[in-house]
Amino acid sequence: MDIAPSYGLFIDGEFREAAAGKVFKTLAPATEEVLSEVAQADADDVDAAVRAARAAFGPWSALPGAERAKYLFRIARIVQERSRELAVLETLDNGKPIRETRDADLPLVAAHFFYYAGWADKLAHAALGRSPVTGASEEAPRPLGVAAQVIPWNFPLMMLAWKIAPALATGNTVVLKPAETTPLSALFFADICRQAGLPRGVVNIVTGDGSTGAALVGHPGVDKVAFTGSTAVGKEIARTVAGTDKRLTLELGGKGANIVFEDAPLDQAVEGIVNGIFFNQGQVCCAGSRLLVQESVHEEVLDALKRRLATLRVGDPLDKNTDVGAINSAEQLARITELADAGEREGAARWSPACELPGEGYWFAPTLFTGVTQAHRIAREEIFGPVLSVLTFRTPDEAVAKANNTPYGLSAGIWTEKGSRILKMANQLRAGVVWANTFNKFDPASPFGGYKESGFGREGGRHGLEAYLDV
Ligand code: TXE
Repeated sequence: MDIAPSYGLFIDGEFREAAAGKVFKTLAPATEEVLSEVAQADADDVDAAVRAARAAFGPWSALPGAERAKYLFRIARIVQERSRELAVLETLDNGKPIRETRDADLPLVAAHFFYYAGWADKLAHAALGRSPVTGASEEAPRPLGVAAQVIPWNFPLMMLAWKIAPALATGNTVVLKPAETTPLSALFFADICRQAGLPRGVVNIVTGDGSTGAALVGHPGVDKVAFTGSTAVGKEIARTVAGTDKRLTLELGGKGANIVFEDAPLDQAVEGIVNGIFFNQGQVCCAGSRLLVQESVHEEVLDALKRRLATLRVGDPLDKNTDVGAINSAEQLARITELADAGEREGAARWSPACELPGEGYWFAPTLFTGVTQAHRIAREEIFGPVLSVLTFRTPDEAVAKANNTPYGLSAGIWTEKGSRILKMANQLRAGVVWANTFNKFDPASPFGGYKESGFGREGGRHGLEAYLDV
C-alpha cells in the first residue's frame, strides 16, 4: 500500500492545499509512525467546499433518480474492487485488525452504496402514497440541499458510507469532515468518486480538527448537519444549529447492556459477549460494554469468558490472525486508562488475561471488571475501549431496570431461548437497536440510532432517507 507523503483537501472535484497552507500529521496508532501529512482546512476552505456543493446541488438534484443510482452503483463496485487497498489503509490509520476491516467494514461500506443506489430511482414513487382517485403521488420528496457531515475515527469508512450514500441517493450534495486521527480513507474515497465520474462538487472532503468541524456546521450555506461522535460535541453542535433552519441528526455515545439469561445457549452467548465488547477494541458506540448476567449462571459464564479471553490474540493489526488491535490515539488510551483506574479505585475487581503488549503504539489489554455496581463510573460512563463491566440480575424486570439505568439508549442484547421474552423485552428496553442471540450485527436495510443522550434520527434503511428529504 503506497501512502503519499501529503494529501490535500478534496474540493470541487480536485485535490488542493489548504488556503492558509496548514497541515497536520496522521499516525499509525500501532507503531506511532507518521503515515502522512494532511491539509488542515480552515473557514475559507470550508466556505469553498460549501460553495462547490451548492453549485453542484441544482444539476445533481435535477438528475433522474436512475441516473444518480448509476453513480452509486459504480462507487459500490469500485469500493469492492479496491477493498484490499482500502482495508490496509483503514487498518494502518485506525489500528483495527485487518480481519475486521476486510470482513466487516469494507463489505458493509459497499453494501451501503448498493442499498441506497437501489432507493435512488424509487423515491418519487415507491412506498409513498398514491391517490386512489387521481393516481397522483400524494407525497413529493425533495432533497434538502448541502449536507454537512462530521464523522468519528472508530469506523471512518463505514461512517462515511452511512452518511454519503443516503445523501447522494436523495439528491443532496455533501461536505464531509473525517476525524483528525483517521483522514486517509476518506481521501482515498474522494479518489473513488473521481474514478466513478461523479460530477465535481457533489462530494467534498475537508480534513482538519474540531475547528474545521465547527466551521462546517456553523456555515450559513449548509442545509443539513449529520454528526456522529461524542455526546459533548453533539450537544455543542445542537446549540450551534438551534435557531437556524438547518436539519440535524445526531448519533452519539452509548453504554449498551448485553443481557444473558440462564436458559441462553451459553457458548454462543460467550462469543457474543466477546464480539460485543472487543470488536474494534470496544471503540464502538453500540458496544455491549455492560454484561448483565443472571445470578444462577454468573460463575459459569465468567469462567467460560475468562477462558475465551485468554485465547484472544492482541497485536499487529496487519496480521490476519490478530483479534484485538491498537487503540486509535494517545488521547483515547488516556481516557480508557483513567476510567479503568477509577473502576479499581471504586472497588470493582479487575482482570485481564496474560498478554504481552507491543512496546510502541497505543495498547490496552482486554479487561473485565466484576463486582460492579450501578454506582461505579465504569457502569455509567462510556469507556470506548476493551473494558467490560459485569453486573448481575435475578429477574427479567431487574434486568430491564438495570439496562435502562443509563443516560444513553443506543443498543442492547438479549440471550435467551424464550422468544416471548425477547419480544417483550425488546419493547421495554430504551435502546435504538436490540439484538437477540447475537450482537453487533449490521445491515444497511436496518435503521440505527438512539434514544436519550445517544442522540436522535435514524441512519440506514428507509428511515435513513427521511433525514435527507423534505416531503
Ligand atoms: O470525539 P469528538 P473524540 C465518544 C467516546 C470517546 C469520546 C471522545 O466516548 O471516548 O467520544 O472522542 C469533530 N464541532 N465517541 O474526542 O471530539 C472531530 O474533529 C464540530 C463516541 O474523538 O466528538 C471528529 O471529526 N465537529 C462516538 C468528530 O467531531 C467537531 C465516536 C468526533 O470527535 C467539534 C467517537 C466541534 N466543536 C467518539 N469538535 C460514537 N458515537 O461512535 C470535534 N469535532
